[in-house]
Amino acid sequence: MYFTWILVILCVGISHGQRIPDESSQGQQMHLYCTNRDQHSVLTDQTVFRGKSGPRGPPGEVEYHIINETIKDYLTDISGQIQAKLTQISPIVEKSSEDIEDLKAASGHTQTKLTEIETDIEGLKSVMAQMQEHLETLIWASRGITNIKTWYRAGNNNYYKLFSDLVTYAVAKANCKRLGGQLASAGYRDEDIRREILPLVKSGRSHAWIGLNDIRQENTFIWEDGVTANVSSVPWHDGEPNNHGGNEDCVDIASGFDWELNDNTCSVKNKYLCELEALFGI
Ligand SMILES: [Ca+2]
Ligand SMILES: [Ca+2]
Repeated sequence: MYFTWILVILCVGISHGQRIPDESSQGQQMHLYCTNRDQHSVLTDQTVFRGKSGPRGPPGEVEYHIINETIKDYLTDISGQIQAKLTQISPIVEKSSEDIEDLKAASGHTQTKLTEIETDIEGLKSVMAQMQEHLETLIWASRGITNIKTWYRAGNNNYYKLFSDLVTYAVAKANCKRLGGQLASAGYRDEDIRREILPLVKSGRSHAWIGLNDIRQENTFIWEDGVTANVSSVPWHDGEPNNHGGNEDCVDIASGFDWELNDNTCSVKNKYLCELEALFGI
């Protein structure tokens, strides 16, 4: 029955213009023409019976075993072609599989190397951080600062420290400068940083000099970093600056004035707040 269907399929193809070549079997010359689909031959287990005559060829009976041999030859030929193709493809597939395995191995090796490099980089970063810290310690020490950790580091990366020895404005200014810094200026005119560092001053429970004065020109206040103050934005205590007695040119944070600013006599002795810029800007 299986071959019956193959023959039907074969004949359907032939009905569109193909003709099965002459076949010889058991010394008998046979010619087979397939009819179109409406007038096809019918196969039994042993014999092909024709239907009505087709338009393109004489009808005839075909012994099943002859057709069977033809189909076998046809299938054998196709099988041989497929086998030949598979033989050609097989090494390619095998080579591709090997290439994939090689790529997997290479990928794993690369990943291992990347991990090693990342570890090395982290190690170098750690060494660099230690070297930088050591270098900074040396630089601070060269300025007379033995432990920078006793200074408060604010959000602007600058360091601040309240010194409790009571000195004039000029001495306070010189002391801060000797440490490589200045009386607090940039940080104190910044509202956010001022909020951060004001507790340092309050802990001293006393007045403290900051880096602001109108020594050079009355009522023109200059910060120690050279910036001219916007007087209206300076957090003065009410009624200040008043240049009391005509001789107040230096500014301090006044504990008795709600920790707001007051112009004071420069020769008054106060605590003072120093400011250091971060090394390397970081
Ligand atoms: Ca003044
Ligand atoms: Ca005053």
